[in-house]
Amino acid sequence: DLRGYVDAEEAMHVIGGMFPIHFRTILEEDPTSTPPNSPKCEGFNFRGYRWVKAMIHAINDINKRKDILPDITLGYQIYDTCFTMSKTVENSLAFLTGQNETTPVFRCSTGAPLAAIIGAGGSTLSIASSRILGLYYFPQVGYASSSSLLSDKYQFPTYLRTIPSDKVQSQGMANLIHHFGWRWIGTIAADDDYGKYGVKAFKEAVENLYTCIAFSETIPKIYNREKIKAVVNIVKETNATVIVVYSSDIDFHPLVEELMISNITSKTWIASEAWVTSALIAKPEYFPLLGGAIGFGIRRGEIPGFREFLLEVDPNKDSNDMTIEFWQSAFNCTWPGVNISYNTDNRKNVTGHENIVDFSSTKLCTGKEKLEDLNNTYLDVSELRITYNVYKAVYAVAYGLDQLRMCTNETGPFISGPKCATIDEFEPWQLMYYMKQKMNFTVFDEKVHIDVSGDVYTPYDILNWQMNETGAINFVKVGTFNQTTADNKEFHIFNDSIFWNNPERSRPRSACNNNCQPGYRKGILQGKPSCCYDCIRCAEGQFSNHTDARECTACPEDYWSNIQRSKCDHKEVEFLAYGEALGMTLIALSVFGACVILSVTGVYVKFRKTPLVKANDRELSFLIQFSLVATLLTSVLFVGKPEDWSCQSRQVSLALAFSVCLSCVLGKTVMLFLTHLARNSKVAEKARMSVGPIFQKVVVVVSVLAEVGICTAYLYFNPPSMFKNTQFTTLKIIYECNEGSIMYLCIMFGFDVFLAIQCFLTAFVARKLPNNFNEAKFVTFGMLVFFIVWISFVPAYLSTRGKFKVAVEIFAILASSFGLLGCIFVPKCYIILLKPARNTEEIVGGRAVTNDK
Ligand code: TCR
Repeated sequence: DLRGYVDAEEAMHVIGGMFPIHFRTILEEDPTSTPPNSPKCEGFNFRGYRWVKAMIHAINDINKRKDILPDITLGYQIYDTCFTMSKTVENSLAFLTGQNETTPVFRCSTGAPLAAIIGAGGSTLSIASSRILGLYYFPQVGYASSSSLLSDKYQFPTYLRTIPSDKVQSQGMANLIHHFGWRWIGTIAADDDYGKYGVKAFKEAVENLYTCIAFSETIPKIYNREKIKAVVNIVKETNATVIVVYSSDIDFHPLVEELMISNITSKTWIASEAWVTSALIAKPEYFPLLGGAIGFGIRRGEIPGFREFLLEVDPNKDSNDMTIEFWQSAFNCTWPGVNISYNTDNRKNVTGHENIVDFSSTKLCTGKEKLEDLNNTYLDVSELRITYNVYKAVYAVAYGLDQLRMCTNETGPFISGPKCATIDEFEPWQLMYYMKQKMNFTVFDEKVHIDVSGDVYTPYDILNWQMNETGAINFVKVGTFNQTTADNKEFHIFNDSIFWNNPERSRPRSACNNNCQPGYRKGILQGKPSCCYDCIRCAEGQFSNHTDARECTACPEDYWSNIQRSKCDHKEVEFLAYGEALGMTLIALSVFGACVILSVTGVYVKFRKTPLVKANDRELSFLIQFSLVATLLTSVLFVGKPEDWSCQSRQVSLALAFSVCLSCVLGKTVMLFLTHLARNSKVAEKARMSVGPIFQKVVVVVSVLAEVGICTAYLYFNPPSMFKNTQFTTLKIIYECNEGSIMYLCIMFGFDVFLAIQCFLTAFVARKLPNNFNEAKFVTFGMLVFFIVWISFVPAYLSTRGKFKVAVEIFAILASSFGLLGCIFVPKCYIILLKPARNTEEIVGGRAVTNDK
């Protein structure tokens, strides 16, 4: 009950063919209640029929040619696979057994030897038949089976094809996805070796391009509305806008129907070769759904004279079942007197209809219908892609036979038995030997090369569905993909001509979520693919300046991230500057103090002969004034941006200035102290008078030298340095001095304090002495002021930060200097200038007391 299509009467060799002339078999409800019989088919496939025609056309062309296989007539025997596995297997067995016998005879049913088989359409079918044919090493040339599985020569030793493997197409798709920057892709595959292996290869190619698969669905092979609806729901809900469909048009069609019902738009479909130019799918009514689809079409070819050949069908002359059914389906009429059904649909519950439907009409065919007027895919020779492959496949067999024919006895390859096979008498494996070697031939100027694994590499056209003014769908070539060897590929897109199926008419974005803005970084979402992520704000002090940053980068030193965390700004710098009000005021005060002291010095110089100035060592007084000026001026070092040198000099010079000042004061109070001790003793008084002045100087020199020693050690062993403090606030850099060794600092100032205490004690003891114009009393007083200032300085200093710390210290310097100035010199100036009458030699205990030698 197979539908054979035989024209092999006078043929010497027959080429078998398997084509999907129908879309499906009619499923039997309960096959075990009847003897097994071959299922019937339905749904006439004009495209498949055109392929059949291409095969016949190729055979006719070869028969006419004188250069290949002269004197040999090829015939053909063609079976319908009905696009199903069971039919294909059955057909293969029929080829091998000559229909009735169980052992292979490699004869066709007419008795002519069978040379090779063309087919069998889809990959699943080719795989099924090749597993049987391969057992007998029977040559088979595929024209549409592109699954990468078929390249495996261990499993399919005799399978050759004229369509490139889907590995190439999948790689091309991955390039396309990458080219447009899509990151989130849905895939839909037909439930067969084409769909599954195609999608697998696509996933592998896309994996290392930072792209993830949003969903992976399959379309059932046997019509099942529930399963298709489930796929539709997934498409409806997904946020992926780009969907790859690896399926033949026949399998994809029911899904398209269902998608149309759900009104899905704005998706970009990536079409595999099998449906991109299919008339079944590329219908204008599907354009809202599928418009703008981008797909891969294999090389298009022109077959001269093919249209004329297609038009030659005449059911009156050639009244086999297939021609009749073709005629009936094409013109929707019933051929009188035959009982061949057409236009029926036995699938239950197909979109819209509940039961078996019969679209056939009661109109009778006349046989005079005009084929030229027919407007269907059968006559459309504008997109000959698979059809052209069929033509090439027949040529491959013919060239194989031709090679075999030209064998000469000396060079024959075969080992056991005769070295050559003859064209009249050969085994299939012997033909296979020639077909495996050097399959290089030319078809209409195209060089065809089939490699050892039976594969060809032909370029792909990248096609875009656009609608023209007349409302028909055009396949506009927008690019090419050409892989000539396993790893030499060329991908090219002419970007401007693509139609995008969305309201904006712009290239869609396909990503799992929105990009992360600058200032954010990607964060992994547990259990989600890596293309779906959170955006996490960069931490303070870190930034990211591009979208979708993987990490935030830490700002460089002295920089801090802005509020958006998109860049780093230079941190604000803090120090007590000369320019600002506080700094200026403090400097002004210290300069003012220095001036006051200088004027005191002026007064002292002018009145240097007066007793008051002469009393208790004039030089020390000058030295005190000088050191006070120095003390006041050290505050200049505290203002301004700290540098290493200013840090090193400021504390040291302050301590030195103080030590000079205090040691001089001590020199004076020591004398007063001695005076106090010597009040009642002549000897002591004598001693005081003689060694006192020297002793005074010694005290000063020793103290200052000691302080100098301490300072030198400090600077030598652990000097202060400039320090950028970023601990208190992250937004500012506080320039300050790192004091180096605190111990040395304490020793240094401790020595000053020690001197001050000495001064205080000696002065305190001698405070009641009336001589020297109450000097001891005033010094006591001055020291008290000094202590109060510096004692209150410590907590104030420790509790302030930044530039105010420096201000506090300057303030303390100013206060203590002014204190000393006020207590030691102001009363004296008062007397010198305003009470000159009191500026006389004082009388102590009846003796004139002067310190002058
Ligand atoms: N390879 C598919 C079948 C197929 C097809 C086609 C079917 C291809 N191209 C065009 C109909 C029309 C590519 C397979 O199954 O390998």
